[in-house]
Amino acid sequence: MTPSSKEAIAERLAEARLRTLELIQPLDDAQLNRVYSPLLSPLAWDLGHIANFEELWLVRTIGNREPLHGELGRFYDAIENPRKTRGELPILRDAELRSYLADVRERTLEVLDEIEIGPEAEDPLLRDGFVYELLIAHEQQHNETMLQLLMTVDGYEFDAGGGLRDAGDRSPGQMPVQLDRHFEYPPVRAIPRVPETVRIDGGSFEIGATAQEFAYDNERPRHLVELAPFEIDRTPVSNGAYAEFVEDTGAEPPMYWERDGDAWIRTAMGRRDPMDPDAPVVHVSWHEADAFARWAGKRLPTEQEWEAAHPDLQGAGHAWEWTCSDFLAYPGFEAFPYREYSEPFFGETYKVLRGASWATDRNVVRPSFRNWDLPRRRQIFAGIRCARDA
Ligand code: AVJ
Ligand code: FE
Repeated sequence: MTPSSKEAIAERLAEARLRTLELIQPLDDAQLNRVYSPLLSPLAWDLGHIANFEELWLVRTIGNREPLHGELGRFYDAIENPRKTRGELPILRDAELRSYLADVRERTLEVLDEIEIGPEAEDPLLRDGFVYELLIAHEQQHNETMLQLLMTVDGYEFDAGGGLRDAGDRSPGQMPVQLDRHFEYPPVRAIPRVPETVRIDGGSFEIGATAQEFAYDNERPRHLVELAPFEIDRTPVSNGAYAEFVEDTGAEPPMYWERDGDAWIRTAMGRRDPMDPDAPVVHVSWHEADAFARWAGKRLPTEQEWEAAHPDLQGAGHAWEWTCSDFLAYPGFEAFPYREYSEPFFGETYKVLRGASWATDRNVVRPSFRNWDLPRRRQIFAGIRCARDA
């Protein structure tokens, strides 16, 4: 590994941290410690967890150093500590929390200086800098979780010059769809109320991450699937279409919608913004997405259909898209680098989401990426795209 690529890693670690700190910059310690919802961790937990995960992998595992705070790590274990208990844990807070983030980072950079990384590295954790990619992606994914909570913080404002650089003074429902190398279709300004459909001929499709790129274990191994012909909507379901469904069936409106006479307003962050009928719907549960699709005479796509059709899809990247697929291991799955990232969630309990949301850092966006959540969750930035058999 050349010094310049180590520099590139250090720079990207710094960039991810900058965004984390920008997100919490408008908040005081009391707000970081506050439990806003039993469904979401207090921000102080996410922050300590980000630092602890970095300490575990980049300092202790790679650098063989002792932990800074002994057994503290067990309070940051996401599986051992359900979200509703995290406000009561003896986690780091305030100045101690901030120093922990900084002290871990200092040691991470010391270790990075000492080691050998590159395509030939013997340790699979270091090959192609895997463990560093993992840590950058982990912090970015927790930024999205933090944003789920920030939606409920009254008066919260993004720093317009900050990590969400294009956000400006728009409300979250009107965030521009940021497209990257994986989602390079033209941004869709207005989602049609009745979407155009794309027909995909049946056949074999390669699904999963290619060997060369960084990906999580659950995206591998790449494998062939046989798909029957299907149709999929070119664009996601719009707020306007979802409002028709709500009015027609009496279904609950999405989270953060409130009625205002005949109109709908969005109430996230304590604001009151008119709902934009042309933007993709966000904050619906899997059950609601499934009900919408059936009401429209369609169904949710399987995750394999979504991945096979992804070059033809538009408007992805604003809201995650629920699929009808359970989160299952691909044939030949091998846990890497640790069992708990994916394996405990495999089964019929969790549903797969594909794409990305406005809150997802573009670095973690790729067509093979599999997100998952409980079918009742609606605080995540999730929307809908419909499909049907052809
Ligand atoms: C992929 C978003 C479901 O938050 O549980 C963060 C990501 N894994 N830390 C989650 C994750 C470990 C994961 N999701
Ligand atoms: Fe985590």
